[in-house]
Amino acid sequence: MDLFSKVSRTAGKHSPLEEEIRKLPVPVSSVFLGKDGKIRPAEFRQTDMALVCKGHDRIALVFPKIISKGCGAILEAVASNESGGISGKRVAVLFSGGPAAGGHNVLAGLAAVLGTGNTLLGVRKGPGGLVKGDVFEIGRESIKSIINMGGFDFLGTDRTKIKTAEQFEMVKQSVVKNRLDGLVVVGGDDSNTNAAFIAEYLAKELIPCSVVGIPKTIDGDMAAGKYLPISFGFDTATKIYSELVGNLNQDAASAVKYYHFVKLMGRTASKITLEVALQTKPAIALISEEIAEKNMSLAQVVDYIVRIITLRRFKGINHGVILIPEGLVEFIPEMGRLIAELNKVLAEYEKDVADLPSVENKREFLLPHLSAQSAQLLASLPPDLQEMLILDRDDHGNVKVSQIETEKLLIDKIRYRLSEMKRHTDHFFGSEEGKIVATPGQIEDFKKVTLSTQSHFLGYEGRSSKPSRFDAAFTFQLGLAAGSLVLAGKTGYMAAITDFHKGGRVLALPLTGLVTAEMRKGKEEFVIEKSLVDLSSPSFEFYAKNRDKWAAEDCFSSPGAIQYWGPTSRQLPIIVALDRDYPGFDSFDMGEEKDVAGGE
Ligand code: FBP
Repeated sequence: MDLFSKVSRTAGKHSPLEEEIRKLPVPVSSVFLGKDGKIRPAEFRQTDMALVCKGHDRIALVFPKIISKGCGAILEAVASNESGGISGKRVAVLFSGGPAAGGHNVLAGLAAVLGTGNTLLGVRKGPGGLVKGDVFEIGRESIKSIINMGGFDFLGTDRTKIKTAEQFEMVKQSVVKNRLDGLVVVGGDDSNTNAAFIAEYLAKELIPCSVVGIPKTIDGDMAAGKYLPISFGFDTATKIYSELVGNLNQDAASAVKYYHFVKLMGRTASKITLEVALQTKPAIALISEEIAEKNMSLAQVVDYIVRIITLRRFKGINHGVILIPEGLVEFIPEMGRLIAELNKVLAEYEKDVADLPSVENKREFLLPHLSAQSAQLLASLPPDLQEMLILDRDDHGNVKVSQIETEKLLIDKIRYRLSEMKRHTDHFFGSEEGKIVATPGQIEDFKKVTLSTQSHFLGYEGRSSKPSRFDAAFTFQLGLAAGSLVLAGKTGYMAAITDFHKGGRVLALPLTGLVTAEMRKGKEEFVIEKSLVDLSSPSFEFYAKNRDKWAAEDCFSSPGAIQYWGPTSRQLPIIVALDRDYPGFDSFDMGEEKDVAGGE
């Protein structure tokens, strides 16, 4: 092949590397294998494991049909002894929320477990597409081209919240019209909340369609401790961010002039930031959950960073990497209170606020309705941040934190603080409590340096990549589990995999056991609870024990790119290995490898 032909081949949708990755085998847990070694649906049995149900009585009133006995009772997959297969079932699948690596392998797992006797259908453009009835049959050939590939483009996705009676009725019509026996919802906490409500509605309407959720989100917060250590997409996204942050660590130490401020995705939980910090050992990583726990103000967060920058300056280190979780603003208690107050007032005066022409007008209208402290805080924020907090909410009532430039806000405030420190050295340096201890020479050196910064936001880069080997394996199993649940006629469950280091244990978690009451748009709603960084977890404790050393010295790591072959391709997230007490983090095992792309 000449060079021009090679280049034109690589200009197509898939590169030669992608073609090789598509051929990689995926593991299959033993519960999905028949005696002949072929993939087949598993059965589910009751266990004595259960999720802790908070407010069972209130939840039972909202989900009377699908609530399982004891609320949180968990099912476990076992290999089926049935000789004949189930056939003639029609199962639709949709993606919901932000993309996450591995979505296409969920489809591959579903197709494999349904076999040729059942029909797999796709819903275009997420829950919104389901409401519209935009459903099509997925051909087997398509699966061969998307397996191990990234993105959600094959089906598309959206963030529609199914909430009105009309929307539920339209969902029912779609289910009836397409004769669906099953609906698989691939999504995070909000999407699986949708799944729980759809399951309940269809059960109430006596429509025999199983609704099953699949835990997806790069944020890692659709999780349930030992029963579901992580959601899919987290591993790939954090590996990509870790490569990039590692490169920035290396750049900072090479150019010796910049502090790189890196905001990392994760709308609420700081799990991404914690994982990337463990992989790259930056100078600073903020963990929102800790900032909330310590009740730190924005000024205290700024002072914490400034102190580390100053102490590094004393050692001649004027560079480094600072990680900032995307969701930080909502976790700074004073900001959290402001957002909660705004949500309430915006819900009460929705129409009045909508009628006002400019952001300034809206702000002036809102200020008298806020507490004095929140009004003062709102007025002190940069205009674009005020605009975000006043205007933007998604369909589920979430502030669009990915659009808030927290990294730039912090850079501005830190610069201002450092310049104050240069001007008023007596106020900031000294032996009194709260001041920084420094020699006159160190203070002079401190004054000579100017902070040079670069800001970055890593988020979208990590969502649609080809899945890591871990996510490719995890998602294929989740597809097999969800398909098996539907064929077993189970509704209102989420497919879950645990014990990633010993063959992969396949569970079904009742969605109602994950539900909690939360304030959304100023009102209490029942939603699936997000799993946040646990400050008593081994992974956080490990980070907290080591961070002073990483702040004081330049001892970073640069883990490099995702590997698809070789020993380092078997890595799973460090936080999973630490928190679940695995013997290592470099050798996941989810079953016997099968060549699925070849037509298994
Ligand atoms: P999901 O929870 O839907 O998976 O989305 C996660 C996320 O990537 C967040 O980290 C981020 O805040 C948000 O999506 C951005 O959403 P959008 O795609 O609407 O900009």
